[in-house]
Amino acid sequence: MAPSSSIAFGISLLQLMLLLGNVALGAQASVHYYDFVLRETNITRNCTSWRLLLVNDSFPGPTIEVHKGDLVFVNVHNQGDYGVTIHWHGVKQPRNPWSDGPEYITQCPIPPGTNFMYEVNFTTEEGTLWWHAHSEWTRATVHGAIVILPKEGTTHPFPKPDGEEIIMLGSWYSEGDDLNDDLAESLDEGTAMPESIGYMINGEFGDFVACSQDSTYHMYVEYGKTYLLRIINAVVGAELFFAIADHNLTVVGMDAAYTRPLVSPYLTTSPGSTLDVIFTANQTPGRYYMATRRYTSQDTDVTDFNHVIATAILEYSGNYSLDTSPKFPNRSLPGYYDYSAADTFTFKLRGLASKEHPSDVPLNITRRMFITLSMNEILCPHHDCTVAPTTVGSSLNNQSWDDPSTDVLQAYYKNISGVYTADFPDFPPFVYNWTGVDNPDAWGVANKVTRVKILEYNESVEVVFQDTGIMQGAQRHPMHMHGYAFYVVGHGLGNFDNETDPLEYNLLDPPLVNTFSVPRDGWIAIRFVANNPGVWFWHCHIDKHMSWGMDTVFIVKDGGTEETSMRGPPSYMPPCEDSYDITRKKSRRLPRQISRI
Ligand SMILES: [Cu+2]
Repeated sequence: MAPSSSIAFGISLLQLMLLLGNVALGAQASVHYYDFVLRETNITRNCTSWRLLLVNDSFPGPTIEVHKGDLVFVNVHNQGDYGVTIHWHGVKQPRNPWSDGPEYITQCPIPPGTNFMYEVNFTTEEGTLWWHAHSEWTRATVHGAIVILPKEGTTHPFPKPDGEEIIMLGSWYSEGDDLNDDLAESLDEGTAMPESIGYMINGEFGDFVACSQDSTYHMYVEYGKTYLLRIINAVVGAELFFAIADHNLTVVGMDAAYTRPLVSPYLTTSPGSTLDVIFTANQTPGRYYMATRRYTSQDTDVTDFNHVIATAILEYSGNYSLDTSPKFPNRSLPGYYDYSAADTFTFKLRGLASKEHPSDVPLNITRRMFITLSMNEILCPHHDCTVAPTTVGSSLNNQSWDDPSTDVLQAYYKNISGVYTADFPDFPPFVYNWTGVDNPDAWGVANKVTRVKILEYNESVEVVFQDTGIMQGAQRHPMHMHGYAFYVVGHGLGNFDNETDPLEYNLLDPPLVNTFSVPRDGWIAIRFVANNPGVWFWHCHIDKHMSWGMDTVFIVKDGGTEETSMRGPPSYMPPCEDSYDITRKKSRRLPRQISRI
């Protein structure tokens, strides 16, 4: 991957000093800057040449590496054909939503031919995060890892590994660079959403896909040594299982917070999540597949998804025959529909809650919300029933998010009316048996709205997310919150019971995450303190559901002092005029099959 210094852009010392004037740095923090050049690049996969928008010509994109507490400036140069934004997934960006990135929430897209400087402020995060485009589905090809090392002089709360690797799990679309056009067409006409045709490990399909064997990703290990894997699920629309043949995995971190060590033969990972995992190369020297396959929580008659298994090879050093094919994790990699394997792994996760990394769960809750997750039928989606009378949608509390054309942050800061309303409800508009199987479809009708929730500064918030089976749509939803990490204090299957379920909450060592899956036909309870003022997006990280409207925004008000108030905007933000037009290209459809060997 190209280091930032090799790119022919930079910012002057004077510019950097001006930028630094805005922020207070800790004593040990360093400042780094990167240039991300986005441009259409030709790349060959699966016997075909594709033209795709990439960052610095690399797929996955460049890695950002920092120590905890560092500050990073990323100058994003959009030399592509359509507008983009970048999000620093899991970075809390205290008081500074201006650099958070989701389009029409905190900024409008960066127009082609222009650039925008993001300020990425690392504070409490330690471990692995990632960055990705947050405009339409551009993140399919525009994403990369963020490695956050402990501060100088401190160490991980586990023995130092002998080596480490980033394992970026991605997805591939036959639409190539027309993906966003197909998406727009699907949203306009209510037709099927684009589906990926294969998964990838570090940008490669692996041995089971044609023309891919020569470039299958290899990780080289020595017998007896221990390795850290930084596993990032950058897939656009699917949860995944992951395993390495004959090797147990120990989860030690998730979403840049440490976990109690969890030993498992396989992992379940949701889009948006990161897992830091240790394993020891303690098997007979040879070659072993690391493999990832789709996990789907939809009904088993929904079979129209890609079944391609992506592989990489764990290769021991030593003298052994390379004639036999690597061992495959037949016994440990769960099957496509293994609900039980998915939930079992997910709900074993615990925070570390040690003296050095204590848990800080809010105990006195001042704001409770109960939010249903549903698939919906949207009436008159374009505010005009003559275009398409109904389309498929999804919602939170039956409110299906509609992106405004001016971003919410700008409207909030400048008091522009008519962009959003502040009436996102704390509870669903009506009560039914959420997980019942015979609810009438009419209860799944929703409207497109731009309703946000306003929180007072420092409120202690508990949100229960409840999956519903309305319109036969029951499935897991990885819910992601910008600007915060949250504790997952409870979970369960069926309908949440507000009398008995809170008695079972884990208030001692719950996992601290930025993304977490709500189980199919079940619920999770999460807690956080609203101490980061700003405008923060909340959404399902399966982009199909996000685009259909399973989103809302929390606006956290200022706390009354400078240190508890949102910062002002930088001197330049991309303009919102005509921004809808710059994100569209002309549509062209391609076949949706992958060649397997
Ligand atoms: Cu979802």
